[in-house]
Amino acid sequence: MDQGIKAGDRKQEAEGKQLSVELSGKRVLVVGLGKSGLAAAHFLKARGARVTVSDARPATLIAEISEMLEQGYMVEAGSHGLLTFRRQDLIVVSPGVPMSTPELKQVRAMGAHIIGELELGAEFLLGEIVAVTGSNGKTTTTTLLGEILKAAGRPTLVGGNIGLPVTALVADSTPETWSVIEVSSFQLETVETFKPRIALVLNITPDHLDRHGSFAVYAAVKARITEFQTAEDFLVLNGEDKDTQLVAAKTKAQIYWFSGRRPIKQGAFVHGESIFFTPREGAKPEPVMPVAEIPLAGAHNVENVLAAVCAARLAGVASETIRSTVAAFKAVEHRLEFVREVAGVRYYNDSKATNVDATMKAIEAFPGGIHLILGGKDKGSDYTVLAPLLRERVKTVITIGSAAEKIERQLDGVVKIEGAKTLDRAVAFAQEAAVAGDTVLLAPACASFDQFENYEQRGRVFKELIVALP
Ligand code: UMA
Repeated sequence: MDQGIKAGDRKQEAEGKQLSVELSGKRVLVVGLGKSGLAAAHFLKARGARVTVSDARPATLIAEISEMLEQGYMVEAGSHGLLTFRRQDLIVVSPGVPMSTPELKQVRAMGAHIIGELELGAEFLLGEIVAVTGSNGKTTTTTLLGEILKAAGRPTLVGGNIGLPVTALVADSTPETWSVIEVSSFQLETVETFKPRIALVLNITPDHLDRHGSFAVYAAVKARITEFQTAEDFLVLNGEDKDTQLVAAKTKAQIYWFSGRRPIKQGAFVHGESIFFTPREGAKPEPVMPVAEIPLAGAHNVENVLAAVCAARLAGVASETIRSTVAAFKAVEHRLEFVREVAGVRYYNDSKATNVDATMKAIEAFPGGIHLILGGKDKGSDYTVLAPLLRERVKTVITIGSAAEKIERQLDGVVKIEGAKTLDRAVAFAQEAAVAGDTVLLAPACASFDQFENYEQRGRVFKELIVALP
């Protein structure tokens, strides 16, 4: 175990895989021109493919369009055309483009080869892949694991759903590289060989139901992270999350569990005041660190650390390195991020709480006196499950965005609700309602796209409003 996995083991395999994806001269369509699509297009062109890009946004809203035309890309903007989709050897989709898009459905039925940007990038990535999925905690765990591997002296890359597309990592990867990749359900929908050496499923709670249709489909998509793993690979699972446990039935990989509540025969757990890791069944648990040294708020962050401990030990990182890196770790921006205290009121930015479960975890991190800003773009969520926690800990719910009406209807009579519509009005309401000792928490349980570019922009706007408070 102390040796752990040696990066480089995968080298031969990776070289073999590269040969299997011969791109030179191929007609490849990239669907969606956001971060993933742009990175994929440049990646494909650099390898000699004849690249067309198609984006539903009007050309006037795509800043890169003239540059792309100058560089020799064929560009379709404003809508997707079936003819464009039909004449391709390979189609690479951005995560935000659903497979239910009519043009994709039609060409798929005709046998088109369609993969996601993650699949494309991972095919070419050299070294070892550690893939982190889950409904919540992905970004914190991915970032922390990246920090731990760097502290252990490993050449490390961090990317994926966290914001840096996988195709953009490839050029920097070597056979010795460890790539820690945050993986979303959108990306897992279109994998066909993706085989991480270590896969982590942190939790599975309802999210993106508007895209996946049902929780069962969403959970099944999450389980695809292990679909192509073999007995030489590792799967790290949450022992306290029943839907995550179902993933265990679908794997050929070696399973390591983590639990904040009970000792685990193979994996990481909290016992008494400390975190332990048991390297294999029957082995003596090794102490890793005191729980009190974790600098992040909330029980969910203890779980994120436990998952990272498992993966890092499997990668052969010494417990002392894990301990010192965790102890020095700072909360990631927009994840229960403390912004400022004004007149005894503490303001927290959890803009990344884009689903109901994340909002529940954020509320649970505070004992009470919370003024909670909820709302944005609804994703087919059920907000009634928040009711018990709201009654227990929340003084006021302040709603924003297009989901406001649904939230107000579903939580009617549970707590005091103020309809603010916009974030600036919500902050003004919260400041007026809060007294010294209270907490104002942006943990909206919704996507941001109705009023903001993304959750990062929503979080930044919130922080600017708080910083500007007198
Ligand atoms: N588009 C079309 N046709 C469609 C839908 C979209 O052309 O039917 C176009 C849009 O006009 C736009 C582009 O596609 O130009 C956007 O593509 P995208 O939504 O895939 O966004 P990217 O900028 O490529 O960002 C994606 C991820 N976004 C989504 O999954 C929605 C980013 O995750 C990720 O950081 C990035 O790739 C790099 O890997 C963000 C996210 O919200 C953070 N993820 C979801 C989450 O975490 O809950 C899954």
